Parts: sequence; structure tokens; C-alpha cells
Amino acid sequence: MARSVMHAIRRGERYRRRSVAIAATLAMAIASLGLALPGVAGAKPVKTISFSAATYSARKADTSATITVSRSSGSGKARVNFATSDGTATAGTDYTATSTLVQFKSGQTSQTVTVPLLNGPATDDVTINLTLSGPSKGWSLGTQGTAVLTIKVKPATPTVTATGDSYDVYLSWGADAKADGFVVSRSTTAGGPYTQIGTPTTNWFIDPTVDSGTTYYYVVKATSADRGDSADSSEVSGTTTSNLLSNGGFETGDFTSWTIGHGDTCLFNCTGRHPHTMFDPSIDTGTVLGGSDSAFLGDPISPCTTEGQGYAFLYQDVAVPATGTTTLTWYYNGQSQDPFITFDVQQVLILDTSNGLLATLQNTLDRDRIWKRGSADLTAYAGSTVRVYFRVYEDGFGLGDCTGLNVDNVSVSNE
Ligand SMILES: [Ca+2]
Ligand SMILES: [Ca+2]
Repeated sequence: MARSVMHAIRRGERYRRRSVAIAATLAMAIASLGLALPGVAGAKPVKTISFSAATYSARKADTSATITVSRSSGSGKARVNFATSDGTATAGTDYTATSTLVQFKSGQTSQTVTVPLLNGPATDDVTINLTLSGPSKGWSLGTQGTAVLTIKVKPATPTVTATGDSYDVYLSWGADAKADGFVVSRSTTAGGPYTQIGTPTTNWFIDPTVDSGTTYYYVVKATSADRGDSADSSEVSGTTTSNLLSNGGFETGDFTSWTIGHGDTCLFNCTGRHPHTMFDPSIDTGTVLGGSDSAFLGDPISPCTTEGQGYAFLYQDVAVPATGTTTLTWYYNGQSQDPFITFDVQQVLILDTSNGLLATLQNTLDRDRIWKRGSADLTAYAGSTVRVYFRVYEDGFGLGDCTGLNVDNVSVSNE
């Protein structure tokens, strides 16, 4: 930009600032004299009529919506025209077009208008525009002279799948932005009656309170405070399976049937770190999915008193049957303060019995501190023995950089 133009802009800016300052000084002087100046602080307020909100909502199943029109003062009578018009909604199908005169009696500061709703065929939210116009003499429209009424549909009825493992039945369904949450109900007989067992906000649910070899029946509905609840899903069932692993839920309170240990070899980004000893995995009785114990690897984040440098591991060997489909299922609950997965990592691996890597099933830096499910098909290893291996690596960076992982309900089923 040419220098002369820049100078002109700066001069203009100085002039504008000076003008504003002069206007403010003038307004203060006028106010001190008890005079009123339109649009300046201290002036007599303009009397206005407005919608009480910019947006309104109704449930699709509602027969009407109530809209509030407010005015800034109750002095005298006042009138204003209220009218609807199509947004994405269609008059005559989704609602009844409404045009009316809103009348305030002396002393009244708010009035309501009812817009009839017709529960039309819309499968998604639709909108109605609301407009005020023609206020009576002495009144003007306030900042909210228009508003939008949204007719909200219910969340969709979930489509649920259920999978049983040795310890749990795992339910999942599609996420739905219209749902606040979900209600999971269960029965031990097909067709119910069902008992509510959970209200997850996630689009999955782990039912860890199941008896071995039992079939459970579930329905799930989506809930929404401002939309209403969906219908119950179709019923699904899940059956617990036998487990080719032993003590997969760590309910012995120790690592019976597992091999645990740690290594101080640093895997990633070790230069300049101050090595701290890694600990062996431990039994955790606080963060547990099923029963009263889980396994914990790494260092807890609260408090993160020292971060190890190296890895903690936990494994069990399993002979994969020569026939049938073999499935590994595990549940994990991650925590981490480290921003970088290249520094700390939570892993689930399949190794051969010489610790050769066959498959990486999980490689995460999960910090959500909720139980999640992992599963993998082990049928490719039919007829051989593989090592189901859990590991947490940490980089020993120090305080406030820890990573941990709880593991529970590890099962290998063959069907
Ligand atoms: Ca357990
Ligand atoms: Ca770290």
C-alpha cells in the first residue's frame, strides 16, 4: 500500500477517535443539564415490543406452540401484528398459518400467541418464521422483531446389535445427535417384561452383570428432553460364552494365569529424559468393569508422582482351536496426560510365544477414562498358540505426563 494512502488512513482514524471523544463529552454535558438527546445514555427509553426470545421450539407431536410477545413497559395499551411464514415447514401440512393482532391492555407487559401444529410428515426438524409488524402509535419494534419456531422430531429409534463374551454382553447402535442419551432395558425372557439397567450417553453399553451361559434380551430407546423419547428398539439378545483364557477378569485379586513384568528400555524419544523405574502391573479395585478387580498398567495420572521410562506388560498364552471362529474381546479404560502418542502408548498385541509380533490390535493414547471394548478375530491363528499381550509405554518425561490403562474382562471364545 502506498505510504501516502497509509498516512491518509491514519489521519482519518485520529479524526474519527477525536470525533467520538467530542460526542461523548457533549452527551455528558447535556445529561448534566437534565436534557434528553435521542440515542445517547440518559435519554428517555424508546418503548418497544419484541419476541421474548430469538428461537422457540416445540415437539413434533405437540398440537400447538406458545409464543410470548413482550413489551418494554406496561404503560397504556399497545398492539402489534403477529404473522407466521414458512421456513422449512409448510403451512397447512406442518402447522396452521397464523396471523393475528396481539393486544396489550394497560399494565400488561407480555402476551402469548398460539400457533397450531399439525404433526405433518416431516422426518427432520422444520422451521417456521415469526414476524412482528405495525406496532401501534408510540411503540416501535425492539431488537427481536423476528424469531424462529423449530418443530423438533424425536431421535431415531436405535438399531441395536448385541454381542456376548465370557463376562459381558456388549450393545451398540448408531450415534444420534438428536438424542441426549439412551435407556437400556433387559429381560431374561424374550419379549420382556424389561427392567431398566442403564442410561448411557454413549452409543454403546457394556452389561457386565451377566451369568455364564445365560441369554439376555435387550431393548434400547433414545431420549431427549426437548424432543421426546424414541420408541423402544427391536429386541436383541446376547449370550455369554465360555472363556479359553483363565482369570480374564482378574477376580482372583492377583495375576494367576497371567505373566506380568516391566522393562526399562525406552522405546521413543528417550534422549535427555531422566529415567524412572517402571512398575509391574498391579491389581486395581477402584476402576473396575466386572467383579471387584481389574489390571492396571503404567502410572496413574492422579496423582502422577513419577512417570516411568519403559514399559509394563501383562500377557497370557492361548491355544487357538483348529476349528471354529475364535474371538478375543477385551475392555480397557485409558488415562493419559501425555499429549503425544509418539511418546506414551497403550497397546494390545498378538505375539507368538517367542514374543514375535503377529498383530497390533490396539495402539492408543486413550484418555477418556471410560470403559471401551476391543475385539479381534483370532481365527487366522487356528491350531497355534498365541500370546495375548497388553503393554503401556511411557517416556519418563516426568510429573504431569503419565499414562495408564486398566484392563478387565479379557476373553477368548470359540464358536
Ligand atoms: Ca474384573
Ligand atoms: Ca509421558
